[in-house]
Amino acid sequence: MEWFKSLNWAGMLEWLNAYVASLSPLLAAAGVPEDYQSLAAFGVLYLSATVVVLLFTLILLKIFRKPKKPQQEIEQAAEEDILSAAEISEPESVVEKESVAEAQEEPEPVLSMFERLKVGLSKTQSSLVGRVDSLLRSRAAIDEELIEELEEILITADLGMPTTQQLIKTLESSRVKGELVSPKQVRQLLMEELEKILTFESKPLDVTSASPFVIMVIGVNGVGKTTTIGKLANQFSRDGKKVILGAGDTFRAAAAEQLQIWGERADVEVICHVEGADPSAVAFDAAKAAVARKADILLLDTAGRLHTKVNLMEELKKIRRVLDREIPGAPHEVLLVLDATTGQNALNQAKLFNEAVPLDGIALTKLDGTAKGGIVVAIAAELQVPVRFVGIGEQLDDLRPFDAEMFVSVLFDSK
Ligand SMILES: Nc1nc2c(ncn2[C@@H]2O[C@H](COP(=O)(O)OP(=O)(O)OP(=O)(O)O)[C@@H](O)[C@H]2O)c(=O)[nH]1
Ligand SMILES: [Mg+2]
Repeated sequence: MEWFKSLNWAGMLEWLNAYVASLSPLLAAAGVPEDYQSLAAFGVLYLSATVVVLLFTLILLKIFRKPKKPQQEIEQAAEEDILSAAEISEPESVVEKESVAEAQEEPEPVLSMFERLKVGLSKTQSSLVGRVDSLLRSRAAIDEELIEELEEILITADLGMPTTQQLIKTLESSRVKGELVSPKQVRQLLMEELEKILTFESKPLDVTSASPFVIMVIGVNGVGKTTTIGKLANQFSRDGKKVILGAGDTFRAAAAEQLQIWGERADVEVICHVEGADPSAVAFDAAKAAVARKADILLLDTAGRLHTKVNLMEELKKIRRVLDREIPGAPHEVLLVLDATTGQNALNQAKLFNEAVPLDGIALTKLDGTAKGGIVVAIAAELQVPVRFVGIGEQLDDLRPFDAEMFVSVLFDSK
Protein backbone atom coordinates (compact mmCIF):
# COMPACT_ATOMS: atom_id res chain seq x y z
CA MET A 1 0.00 0.00 0.00
CA GLU A 2 2.99 2.19 0.66
CA TRP A 3 3.93 2.32 -2.98
CA PHE A 4 0.27 3.17 -3.85
CA LYS A 5 0.30 6.08 -1.45
CA SER A 6 3.68 7.17 -2.71
CA LEU A 7 2.29 7.72 -6.22
CA ASN A 8 2.07 11.34 -7.27
CA TRP A 9 -1.70 11.46 -7.69
CA ALA A 10 -1.84 15.25 -7.76
CA GLY A 11 0.73 15.34 -10.54
CA MET A 12 -1.16 12.73 -12.54
CA LEU A 13 -4.47 14.60 -12.24
CA GLU A 14 -2.70 17.71 -13.34
CA TRP A 15 -1.33 15.87 -16.35
CA LEU A 16 -4.79 14.56 -17.19
CA ASN A 17 -6.33 18.01 -16.98
CA ALA A 18 -3.60 19.37 -19.21
CA TYR A 19 -4.17 16.47 -21.65
CA VAL A 20 -7.97 17.04 -21.77
CA ALA A 21 -7.38 20.77 -22.21
CA SER A 22 -4.95 20.14 -25.08
CA LEU A 23 -7.40 17.84 -26.82
CA SER A 24 -10.45 20.14 -26.32
CA PRO A 25 -9.81 22.36 -29.39
CA LEU A 26 -9.29 19.30 -31.58
CA LEU A 27 -12.45 17.64 -30.28
CA ALA A 28 -14.39 20.88 -30.67
CA ALA A 29 -13.18 21.10 -34.25
CA ALA A 30 -14.38 17.53 -34.76
CA GLY A 31 -17.85 18.64 -33.66
CA VAL A 32 -17.85 17.14 -30.13
CA PRO A 33 -20.19 19.14 -27.82
CA GLU A 34 -18.42 20.83 -24.93
CA ASP A 35 -20.19 18.66 -22.28
CA TYR A 36 -18.76 15.49 -23.81
CA GLN A 37 -15.28 16.74 -24.59
CA SER A 38 -13.74 15.39 -21.32
CA LEU A 39 -15.36 12.00 -21.93
CA ALA A 40 -14.15 11.93 -25.55
CA ALA A 41 -10.65 12.91 -24.40
CA PHE A 42 -10.64 9.94 -22.00
CA GLY A 43 -11.88 7.75 -24.89
CA VAL A 44 -9.01 8.92 -27.08
CA LEU A 45 -6.60 8.33 -24.19
CA TYR A 46 -8.02 4.85 -23.67
CA LEU A 47 -7.73 4.00 -27.38
CA SER A 48 -4.17 5.36 -27.56
CA ALA A 49 -3.21 3.36 -24.46
CA THR A 50 -4.73 0.19 -26.02
CA VAL A 51 -2.80 0.74 -29.25
CA VAL A 52 0.40 1.30 -27.28
CA VAL A 53 -0.18 -1.88 -25.22
CA LEU A 54 -0.90 -3.85 -28.38
CA LEU A 55 2.23 -2.55 -30.06
CA PHE A 56 4.22 -3.31 -26.98
CA THR A 57 2.82 -6.88 -26.86
CA LEU A 58 3.68 -7.38 -30.51
CA ILE A 59 7.22 -6.18 -29.94
CA LEU A 60 7.56 -8.51 -26.96
CA LEU A 61 6.21 -11.44 -29.01
CA LYS A 62 8.65 -10.70 -31.77
CA ILE A 63 11.52 -10.61 -29.30
CA PHE A 64 10.52 -13.88 -27.67
CA ARG A 65 9.86 -15.63 -30.96
CA LYS A 66 13.22 -14.69 -32.36
CA PRO A 67 15.26 -17.46 -30.74
CA LYS A 68 12.54 -19.99 -31.69
CA LYS A 69 12.71 -19.08 -35.34
CA PRO A 70 15.83 -21.03 -36.20
CA GLN A 71 14.35 -24.08 -34.47
CA GLN A 72 11.23 -23.67 -36.54
CA GLU A 73 13.31 -23.31 -39.63
CA ILE A 74 15.14 -26.51 -38.77
CA GLU A 75 11.84 -28.30 -38.37
CA GLN A 76 10.57 -26.80 -41.58
CA ALA A 77 13.71 -27.80 -43.41
CA ALA A 78 13.43 -31.32 -42.06
CA GLU A 79 9.85 -31.47 -43.26
CA GLU A 80 10.93 -30.31 -46.71
CA ASP A 81 13.65 -32.95 -46.75
CA ILE A 82 11.16 -35.70 -46.05
CA LEU A 83 8.96 -34.42 -48.83
CA SER A 84 11.74 -34.19 -51.30
CA ALA A 85 12.99 -37.61 -50.25
CA ALA A 86 9.53 -38.94 -50.97
CA GLU A 87 9.63 -37.23 -54.33
CA ILE A 88 12.95 -38.80 -55.11
CA SER A 89 12.03 -42.21 -53.85
CA GLU A 90 8.91 -42.32 -55.98
CA PRO A 91 10.64 -42.55 -59.33
CA GLU A 92 13.10 -44.93 -57.72
CA SER A 93 10.31 -47.23 -56.75
CA VAL A 94 8.97 -46.99 -60.28
CA VAL A 95 12.34 -48.04 -61.57
CA GLU A 96 12.27 -50.88 -59.09
CA LYS A 97 8.84 -51.93 -60.29
CA GLU A 98 9.99 -51.79 -63.83
CA SER A 99 11.84 -54.73 -62.57
CA VAL A 100 15.29 -55.57 -62.36
CA ALA A 101 15.99 -52.94 -65.05
CA GLU A 102 18.86 -51.01 -63.57
CA ALA A 103 19.93 -53.96 -61.46
CA GLN A 104 20.23 -55.93 -64.63
CA GLU A 105 22.47 -53.35 -66.16
CA GLU A 106 24.71 -53.28 -63.11
CA PRO A 107 28.07 -54.74 -63.90
CA GLU A 108 28.16 -58.32 -62.74
CA PRO A 109 31.26 -60.08 -61.64
CA VAL A 110 32.83 -61.41 -64.79
CA LEU A 111 31.96 -65.07 -64.96
CA SER A 112 32.48 -67.23 -67.97
CA MET A 113 29.51 -68.72 -69.78
CA PHE A 114 30.47 -72.06 -68.25
CA GLU A 115 30.55 -70.67 -64.71
CA ARG A 116 27.25 -68.82 -65.10
CA LEU A 117 25.62 -71.96 -66.43
CA LYS A 118 27.13 -73.92 -63.59
CA VAL A 119 25.62 -71.59 -61.02
CA GLY A 120 22.27 -71.72 -62.83
CA LEU A 121 22.26 -75.47 -63.12
CA SER A 122 23.52 -76.22 -59.62
CA LYS A 123 20.22 -77.66 -58.42
CA THR A 124 19.82 -79.89 -61.44
CA GLN A 125 23.46 -80.89 -61.11
CA SER A 126 23.01 -82.11 -57.56
CA SER A 127 19.66 -83.79 -58.23
CA LEU A 128 21.03 -85.69 -61.22
CA VAL A 129 24.80 -86.08 -61.35
CA GLY A 130 25.30 -85.49 -57.62
CA ARG A 131 23.05 -88.41 -56.82
CA VAL A 132 24.60 -90.60 -59.53
CA ASP A 133 28.03 -89.86 -58.07
CA SER A 134 27.06 -90.70 -54.52
CA LEU A 135 25.45 -93.92 -55.72
CA LEU A 136 28.62 -94.87 -57.57
CA ARG A 137 30.72 -94.02 -54.52
CA SER A 138 28.59 -96.19 -52.25
CA ARG A 139 28.87 -99.33 -54.39
CA ALA A 140 31.77 -101.62 -54.88
CA ALA A 141 30.42 -103.35 -57.98
CA ILE A 142 28.61 -102.21 -61.08
CA ASP A 143 25.76 -104.69 -60.98
CA GLU A 144 22.13 -104.98 -61.96
CA GLU A 145 21.02 -103.46 -58.69
CA LEU A 146 23.12 -100.38 -59.27
CA ILE A 147 21.65 -99.95 -62.76
CA GLU A 148 18.16 -100.20 -61.24
CA GLU A 149 18.97 -97.49 -58.75
CA LEU A 150 20.36 -95.36 -61.54
CA GLU A 151 17.04 -95.74 -63.30
CA GLU A 152 15.24 -94.34 -60.29
CA ILE A 153 17.56 -91.33 -60.18
CA LEU A 154 17.05 -90.58 -63.87
CA ILE A 155 13.27 -90.76 -63.58
CA THR A 156 13.13 -88.51 -60.52
CA ALA A 157 15.48 -86.03 -62.22
CA ASP A 158 12.72 -85.52 -64.81
CA LEU A 159 14.35 -87.24 -67.74
CA GLY A 160 11.04 -88.95 -68.32
CA MET A 161 10.23 -92.63 -68.72
CA PRO A 162 11.07 -93.18 -72.43
CA THR A 163 14.42 -91.38 -72.17
CA THR A 164 15.32 -93.17 -68.96
CA GLN A 165 14.44 -96.54 -70.50
CA GLN A 166 16.58 -95.77 -73.50
CA LEU A 167 19.56 -94.80 -71.31
CA ILE A 168 19.18 -97.78 -68.99
CA LYS A 169 19.02 -100.16 -71.95
CA THR A 170 22.34 -98.83 -73.22
CA LEU A 171 23.95 -98.95 -69.76
CA GLU A 172 22.70 -102.47 -69.09
CA SER A 173 23.91 -103.85 -72.42
CA SER A 174 27.34 -102.31 -71.84
CA ARG A 175 27.41 -103.78 -68.34
CA VAL A 176 26.49 -107.23 -69.66
CA LYS A 177 29.24 -106.93 -72.27
CA GLY A 178 31.65 -106.21 -69.42
CA GLU A 179 32.35 -102.68 -70.58
CA LEU A 180 31.29 -101.10 -67.30
CA VAL A 181 33.59 -102.11 -64.53
CA SER A 182 34.45 -98.81 -62.91
CA PRO A 183 32.26 -95.94 -61.71
CA LYS A 184 34.20 -93.68 -64.04
CA GLN A 185 33.06 -95.75 -67.03
CA VAL A 186 29.43 -95.51 -65.93
CA ARG A 187 29.77 -91.76 -65.61
CA GLN A 188 31.46 -91.46 -68.98
CA LEU A 189 28.84 -93.55 -70.78
CA LEU A 190 26.00 -91.64 -69.19
CA MET A 191 27.58 -88.39 -70.25
CA GLU A 192 28.09 -89.51 -73.83
CA GLU A 193 24.55 -90.85 -74.12
CA LEU A 194 23.01 -87.68 -72.74
CA GLU A 195 24.99 -85.58 -75.16
CA LYS A 196 23.91 -87.86 -78.01
CA ILE A 197 20.23 -87.39 -77.10
CA LEU A 198 20.65 -83.63 -76.87
CA THR A 199 22.43 -83.36 -80.18
CA PHE A 200 20.25 -84.03 -83.17
CA GLU A 201 19.78 -82.68 -86.64
CA SER A 202 17.59 -79.63 -86.66
CA LYS A 203 17.21 -76.42 -88.57
CA PRO A 204 19.48 -73.89 -86.85
CA LEU A 205 18.14 -70.56 -85.74
CA ASP A 206 19.50 -68.23 -88.38
CA VAL A 207 17.97 -64.81 -87.98
CA THR A 208 19.69 -63.58 -91.13
CA SER A 209 17.81 -66.07 -93.29
CA ALA A 210 14.88 -63.63 -93.70
CA SER A 211 14.28 -59.94 -93.31
CA PRO A 212 12.38 -59.23 -91.21
CA PHE A 213 12.92 -62.51 -89.40
CA VAL A 214 9.77 -63.14 -87.42
CA ILE A 215 9.90 -64.97 -84.11
CA MET A 216 6.52 -65.81 -82.65
CA VAL A 217 6.85 -66.52 -78.95
CA ILE A 218 4.23 -68.79 -77.44
CA GLY A 219 3.59 -70.62 -74.18
CA VAL A 220 1.21 -70.80 -71.27
CA ASN A 221 0.99 -67.89 -68.90
CA GLY A 222 3.80 -67.16 -66.51
CA VAL A 223 6.45 -69.30 -68.19
CA GLY A 224 8.61 -66.30 -69.08
CA LYS A 225 7.60 -65.35 -72.63
CA THR A 226 7.82 -61.59 -72.17
CA THR A 227 11.04 -61.79 -70.17
CA THR A 228 12.59 -64.01 -72.83
CA ILE A 229 11.53 -61.57 -75.55
CA GLY A 230 13.10 -58.73 -73.57
CA LYS A 231 16.35 -60.60 -73.15
CA LEU A 232 16.40 -61.60 -76.82
CA ALA A 233 15.60 -58.06 -77.97
CA ASN A 234 18.47 -56.78 -75.92
CA GLN A 235 20.89 -59.34 -77.31
CA PHE A 236 19.83 -58.87 -80.92
CA SER A 237 19.88 -55.12 -80.61
CA ARG A 238 23.33 -55.27 -79.01
CA ASP A 239 24.43 -57.29 -82.04
CA GLY A 240 23.42 -54.33 -84.19
CA LYS A 241 20.08 -55.71 -85.41
CA LYS A 242 17.04 -53.51 -85.81
CA VAL A 243 14.40 -55.12 -83.65
CA ILE A 244 10.66 -54.51 -83.33
CA LEU A 245 8.48 -56.00 -80.64
CA GLY A 246 4.79 -56.81 -81.04
CA ALA A 247 2.68 -56.86 -77.88
CA GLY A 248 0.38 -59.68 -78.92
CA ASP A 249 -0.61 -60.45 -75.35
CA THR A 250 -3.70 -58.30 -75.06
CA PHE A 251 -5.13 -60.40 -72.26
CA ARG A 252 -3.23 -59.11 -69.28
CA ALA A 253 -3.65 -55.41 -68.49
CA ALA A 254 0.02 -54.90 -67.75
CA ALA A 255 1.37 -57.17 -70.49
CA ALA A 256 1.91 -54.44 -73.10
CA GLU A 257 3.44 -52.12 -70.50
CA GLN A 258 5.78 -54.89 -69.39
CA LEU A 259 6.90 -55.34 -72.98
CA GLN A 260 7.27 -51.59 -73.41
CA ILE A 261 9.61 -51.48 -70.45
CA TRP A 262 11.71 -54.20 -72.01
CA GLY A 263 11.54 -52.29 -75.30
CA GLU A 264 12.86 -49.14 -73.64
CA ARG A 265 15.62 -51.10 -72.01
CA ALA A 266 16.72 -52.60 -75.29
CA ASP A 267 15.96 -49.33 -77.10
CA VAL A 268 13.60 -50.95 -79.57
CA GLU A 269 10.16 -49.99 -80.83
CA VAL A 270 7.10 -51.77 -79.43
CA ILE A 271 3.85 -52.06 -81.37
CA CYS A 272 0.89 -52.41 -79.07
CA HIS A 273 -2.87 -52.06 -79.00
CA VAL A 274 -5.23 -51.53 -76.11
CA GLU A 275 -6.00 -54.24 -73.60
CA GLY A 276 -8.51 -56.71 -74.98
CA ALA A 277 -7.72 -55.95 -78.61
CA ASP A 278 -7.54 -58.74 -81.17
CA PRO A 279 -4.05 -60.31 -80.92
CA SER A 280 -4.10 -60.95 -84.68
CA ALA A 281 -4.58 -57.23 -85.29
CA VAL A 282 -1.45 -56.57 -83.22
CA ALA A 283 0.39 -59.20 -85.26
CA PHE A 284 -0.82 -57.52 -88.46
CA ASP A 285 0.33 -54.05 -87.35
CA ALA A 286 3.61 -55.33 -85.98
CA ALA A 287 4.36 -57.14 -89.25
CA LYS A 288 3.47 -54.02 -91.25
CA ALA A 289 5.69 -51.87 -89.02
CA ALA A 290 8.58 -54.34 -89.24
CA VAL A 291 8.44 -54.22 -93.04
CA ALA A 292 7.98 -50.45 -93.19
CA ARG A 293 10.87 -49.78 -90.78
CA LYS A 294 13.07 -52.37 -92.50
CA ALA A 295 13.54 -54.21 -89.23
CA ASP A 296 15.81 -57.23 -89.09
CA ILE A 297 13.82 -59.03 -86.44
CA LEU A 298 10.25 -58.97 -85.25
CA LEU A 299 9.59 -60.61 -81.91
CA LEU A 300 5.91 -61.19 -81.28
CA ASP A 301 4.64 -61.77 -77.75
CA THR A 302 1.44 -63.75 -77.32
CA ALA A 303 -0.93 -64.46 -74.47
CA GLY A 304 -0.93 -67.62 -72.42
CA ARG A 305 -4.66 -67.18 -71.91
CA LEU A 306 -7.43 -65.37 -73.76
CA HIS A 307 -10.35 -63.15 -72.86
CA THR A 308 -12.77 -65.00 -75.00
CA LYS A 309 -13.65 -68.65 -75.19
CA VAL A 310 -11.72 -68.82 -78.45
CA ASN A 311 -9.33 -71.69 -78.16
CA LEU A 312 -5.81 -70.47 -77.53
CA MET A 313 -4.47 -72.82 -80.16
CA GLU A 314 -6.97 -71.52 -82.74
CA GLU A 315 -5.93 -67.97 -81.94
CA LEU A 316 -2.26 -68.87 -82.36
CA LYS A 317 -3.01 -70.49 -85.72
CA LYS A 318 -4.81 -67.31 -86.78
CA ILE A 319 -1.87 -65.14 -85.74
CA ARG A 320 0.39 -67.44 -87.70
CA ARG A 321 -1.77 -67.03 -90.82
CA VAL A 322 -1.85 -63.26 -90.45
CA LEU A 323 1.94 -63.10 -90.16
CA ASP A 324 2.39 -65.35 -93.16
CA ARG A 325 0.04 -63.19 -95.22
CA GLU A 326 1.95 -60.02 -94.37
CA ILE A 327 5.46 -61.48 -94.53
CA PRO A 328 5.50 -64.63 -96.66
CA GLY A 329 7.16 -67.47 -94.77
CA ALA A 330 6.61 -65.83 -91.37
CA PRO A 331 6.81 -66.75 -88.60
CA HIS A 332 10.25 -68.08 -89.34
CA GLU A 333 10.58 -69.35 -85.80
CA VAL A 334 7.80 -70.45 -83.51
CA LEU A 335 9.54 -70.40 -80.16
CA LEU A 336 7.80 -72.18 -77.33
CA VAL A 337 8.72 -70.96 -73.88
CA LEU A 338 8.61 -73.60 -71.17
CA ASP A 339 9.15 -73.22 -67.45
CA ALA A 340 11.66 -75.86 -66.36
CA THR A 341 10.34 -75.83 -62.81
CA THR A 342 7.15 -77.51 -64.02
CA GLY A 343 9.09 -80.62 -65.04
CA GLN A 344 7.04 -83.22 -66.91
CA ASN A 345 4.19 -80.76 -67.23
CA ALA A 346 6.40 -78.65 -69.49
CA LEU A 347 6.85 -81.65 -71.74
CA ASN A 348 3.08 -82.13 -71.95
CA GLN A 349 2.61 -78.47 -72.83
CA ALA A 350 5.21 -78.79 -75.57
CA LYS A 351 3.37 -81.76 -77.05
CA LEU A 352 0.05 -79.89 -77.08
CA PHE A 353 1.48 -76.72 -78.63
CA ASN A 354 3.45 -78.72 -81.17
CA GLU A 355 0.27 -80.37 -82.41
CA ALA A 356 -1.40 -76.99 -83.01
CA VAL A 357 1.47 -74.82 -84.18
CA PRO A 358 4.53 -76.80 -85.22
CA LEU A 359 7.40 -75.68 -83.07
CA ASP A 360 10.78 -74.64 -84.38
CA GLY A 361 12.50 -74.21 -81.08
CA ILE A 362 12.15 -74.11 -77.34
CA ALA A 363 13.32 -71.63 -74.74
CA LEU A 364 13.51 -73.34 -71.38
CA THR A 365 13.34 -70.78 -68.60
CA LYS A 366 13.93 -70.82 -64.85
CA LEU A 367 16.54 -73.56 -64.97
CA ASP A 368 18.24 -71.66 -62.17
CA GLY A 369 15.44 -72.29 -59.73
CA THR A 370 14.91 -75.97 -60.29
CA ALA A 371 16.31 -79.41 -59.82
CA LYS A 372 14.21 -80.54 -62.76
CA GLY A 373 16.65 -79.49 -65.49
CA GLY A 374 16.67 -83.07 -66.72
CA ILE A 375 13.55 -82.06 -68.61
CA VAL A 376 15.86 -80.64 -71.31
CA VAL A 377 16.84 -84.20 -72.14
CA ALA A 378 13.25 -85.42 -72.15
CA ILE A 379 12.20 -82.59 -74.48
CA ALA A 380 14.99 -83.31 -76.92
CA ALA A 381 14.42 -87.05 -76.85
CA GLU A 382 10.64 -87.09 -77.04
CA LEU A 383 9.90 -84.07 -79.20
CA GLN A 384 12.94 -83.71 -81.37
CA VAL A 385 12.50 -79.95 -81.13
CA PRO A 386 15.75 -78.13 -80.42
CA VAL A 387 16.15 -76.24 -77.18
CA ARG A 388 17.42 -72.90 -78.50
CA PHE A 389 17.85 -71.00 -75.29
CA VAL A 390 17.95 -71.64 -71.60
CA GLY A 391 16.97 -69.09 -68.99
CA ILE A 392 19.16 -69.23 -65.92
CA GLY A 393 17.98 -66.15 -64.06
CA GLU A 394 16.10 -62.88 -64.27
CA GLN A 395 19.07 -60.78 -65.32
CA LEU A 396 19.31 -59.40 -68.81
CA ASP A 397 22.18 -61.72 -69.64
CA ASP A 398 20.60 -64.80 -68.16
CA LEU A 399 19.31 -66.21 -71.41
CA ARG A 400 21.93 -68.40 -73.02
CA PRO A 401 21.97 -70.16 -76.34
CA PHE A 402 21.69 -73.83 -75.55
CA ASP A 403 24.81 -75.83 -76.22
CA ALA A 404 24.41 -79.57 -75.62
CA GLU A 405 28.08 -80.20 -75.07
CA MET A 406 28.46 -77.39 -72.58
CA PHE A 407 25.24 -78.37 -70.82
CA VAL A 408 26.48 -81.90 -70.24
CA SER A 409 29.96 -80.66 -69.28
CA VAL A 410 28.45 -78.34 -66.70
CA LEU A 411 26.29 -81.10 -65.24
CA PHE A 412 29.18 -83.53 -65.03
CA ASP A 413 31.61 -80.75 -64.18
CA SER A 414 34.03 -82.14 -66.68
CA LYS A 415 35.82 -79.11 -68.02
N1 LIG B 1 14.52 -67.31 -62.08
C1 LIG B 1 14.10 -67.05 -63.32
N2 LIG B 1 12.97 -66.36 -63.48
C2 LIG B 1 12.54 -66.12 -64.74
C3 LIG B 1 13.24 -66.57 -65.87
N3 LIG B 1 12.55 -66.19 -66.98
C4 LIG B 1 11.46 -65.51 -66.54
N4 LIG B 1 11.45 -65.47 -65.20
C5 LIG B 1 10.45 -64.83 -64.32
O1 LIG B 1 9.19 -65.45 -64.54
C6 LIG B 1 8.14 -64.53 -64.28
C7 LIG B 1 7.12 -64.55 -65.43
O2 LIG B 1 7.75 -64.05 -66.58
P1 LIG B 1 6.95 -63.38 -67.78
O3 LIG B 1 7.96 -63.06 -68.81
O4 LIG B 1 6.07 -62.29 -67.32
O5 LIG B 1 6.06 -64.61 -68.22
P2 LIG B 1 4.97 -64.65 -69.39
O6 LIG B 1 5.05 -65.99 -69.99
O7 LIG B 1 5.15 -63.50 -70.30
O8 LIG B 1 3.64 -64.52 -68.54
P3 LIG B 1 2.19 -64.03 -69.07
O9 LIG B 1 2.42 -62.73 -69.77
O10 LIG B 1 1.39 -63.89 -67.82
O11 LIG B 1 1.65 -65.09 -69.96
C8 LIG B 1 8.81 -63.18 -64.10
O12 LIG B 1 8.88 -62.91 -62.73
C9 LIG B 1 10.20 -63.39 -64.65
O13 LIG B 1 11.17 -62.55 -64.05
C10 LIG B 1 14.45 -67.35 -65.65
O14 LIG B 1 15.13 -67.82 -66.56
N5 LIG B 1 14.82 -67.55 -64.36
MG1 LIG C 1 3.88 -62.03 -70.88
